[in-house]
Amino acid sequence: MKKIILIGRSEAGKTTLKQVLRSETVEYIKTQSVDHFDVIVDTPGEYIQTRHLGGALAVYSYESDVIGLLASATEPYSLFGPAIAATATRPVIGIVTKCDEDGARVPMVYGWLQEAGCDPIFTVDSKTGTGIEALMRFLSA
Ligand SMILES: Nc1nc2c(ncn2[C@@H]2O[C@H](COP(=O)(O)OP(=O)(O)OP(=O)(O)O)[C@@H](O)[C@H]2O)c(=O)[nH]1
Ligand SMILES: [Mg+2]
Repeated sequence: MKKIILIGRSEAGKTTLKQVLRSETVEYIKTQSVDHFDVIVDTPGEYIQTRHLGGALAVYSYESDVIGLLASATEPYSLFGPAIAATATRPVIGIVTKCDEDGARVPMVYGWLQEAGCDPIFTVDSKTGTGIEALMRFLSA
């Protein structure tokens, strides 16, 4: 399996996605630190939301095969600037989470990740299981 680092704001659904990808019990656990030895590197949302912690994400991403930028379909605005993927030294994929939630605005959030330069982009919902298999296939290939 490709080693992936999950980056996105707090509540984007990084930890839940990690639990689903591993067929673990889904339960809310606030991420407090980065376990970079794991094949799925879950990061606290505060790292991308706080300017002086952002550099740590760059360092951890060097240890991963793929960078996953997550944005939930219910987020009010994007944290990822246009073409931000071009600054990475790894392939950058996008993951739209919570796609089946009430009020989800999937095309808009998908567009944000496209603008950021993510390719490919997966649309998933960890609660209903939508799109999980396609993401799993990509990571296993
Ligand atoms: N409907 C729906 N809810 C989700 C989904 N993913 C996560 N959630 C819910 O969103 C909340 C936050 O999920 P987390 O996975 O803890 O979010 P996180 O990105 O790890 O947050 P931090 O650890 O704070 O960075 C939880 O209540 C989850 O149950 C999803 O795909 N669909
Ligand atoms: Mg978390």
